[in-house]
Amino acid sequence: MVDVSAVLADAEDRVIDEAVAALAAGDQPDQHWHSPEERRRDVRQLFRLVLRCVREGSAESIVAPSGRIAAHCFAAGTDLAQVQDEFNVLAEALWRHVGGSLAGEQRVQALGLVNGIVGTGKDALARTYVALASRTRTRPGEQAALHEEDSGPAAAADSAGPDGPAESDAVVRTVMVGQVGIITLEDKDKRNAIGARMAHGIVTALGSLRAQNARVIVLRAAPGMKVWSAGHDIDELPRGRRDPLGYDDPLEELLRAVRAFPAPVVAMVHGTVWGGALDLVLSCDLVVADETAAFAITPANLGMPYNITGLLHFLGRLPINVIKEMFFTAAPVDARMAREWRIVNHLVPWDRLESFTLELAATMATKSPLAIAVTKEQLNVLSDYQPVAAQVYERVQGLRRQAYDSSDYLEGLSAFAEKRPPIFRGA
Ligand code: KGJ
Repeated sequence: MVDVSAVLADAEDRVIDEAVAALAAGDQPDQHWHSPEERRRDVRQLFRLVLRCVREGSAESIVAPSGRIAAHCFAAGTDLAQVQDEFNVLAEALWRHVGGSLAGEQRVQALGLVNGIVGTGKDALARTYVALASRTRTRPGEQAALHEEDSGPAAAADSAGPDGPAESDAVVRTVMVGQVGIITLEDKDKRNAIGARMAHGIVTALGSLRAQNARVIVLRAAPGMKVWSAGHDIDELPRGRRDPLGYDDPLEELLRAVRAFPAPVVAMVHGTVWGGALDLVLSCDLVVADETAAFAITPANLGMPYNITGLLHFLGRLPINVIKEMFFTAAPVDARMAREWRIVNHLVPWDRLESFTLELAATMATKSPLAIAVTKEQLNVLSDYQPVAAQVYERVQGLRRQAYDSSDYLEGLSAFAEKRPPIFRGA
């Protein structure tokens, strides 16, 4: 086996020259960045870290320094995307040199090693940056790269005066990481069920992040939660003889807000997704999930008729046989199957979920926001264009009424409240 570290050590100056030139070429005029000398020094330090890991045959040694780089950049107010760029550009220069110097199996192994080391470094970078962002309430550095706040009724009440609920009552938290707004759902007790409080919290968070010029939104559950969201808050569903998913339902308002948000909204899914939460995930523009993710659409467990707009969302995203299997069985679809069925764009290992999603978001954040907003709106308008004659609408709505006026619907709600399986009679 050729000594990869010798190949890299030999190419040190060329790799660094290439990486520094590529970074300079990609600079935006309004980017505040350090001097060319400082940049060269940083890239060289990073190169030597990679080289050390190659020599050791392990990525371990890049973890702590990457965390320190993240902390330094956070304190200086530098965007995460800018720092990640250094890793990406260096990796590309390394690949070119390794690829040009080695062949066959040796090249494959060497590229795998370099990939693994740089990937581990980027993960550590993103983790530290995001962890710092979610711990602090102040903006880092002078450029205000990050900002965290509670959103929703609890936050509004906080600012209204001392009688409002305590900060810990908030079920939604927001943070800006560079130009990416992250919305974290954290109603652990109720498994992020979506009632008025949660829905309005997310809508408020979207408004606040929009005001901060977020170019991409990431919607996620709090770290450690095994349920991404348990769907509509069943306690807030009407007890019969009223449309349970009418136009003014808070979940419906939330879905419209996500679809209308003039920038990409990415669902980052760790854990299970139930009922209306699947509608929320499918209303996002992209879905990134890890292997713990599972997706179920469960109105058949409650005897509930799904609404027409919701069915159209599903029809716009998935083949009808998939929709039927999911609605008729109400069974969770595991992550692998979800990728096969195109419910998710990317399925990534759990320890890469955050960094992968942030990197994807950071890429979109560098593109033209106007072109993206316009394209999103065009796709919404065109995919929503389903002319339905009044007669057809009334027929479908009449069918729904049969279900929500039935004893089965009341039985579904009672069974959930009493924590027992429902006994449906079909009437
Ligand atoms: N609505 C209201 N409360 C909920 C919900 C919900 N969707 N999900 C969970 N909770 C409450 C439970 O009643 C418990 O309350 C608590 O959250 C923890 O749940 O007993 P309490 O503490 O007062 P649990 O069941 O003890 O937690 P896990 O064992 O971790 O199970 C998590 C599950 C998500 C698997 C489980 O809670 C569950 O099956 N929840 C219902 C999921 C579901 O079917 N959602 C779809 C709702 N329907 C729709 O969204 C729509 C629009 N639809 O058409 O059907």
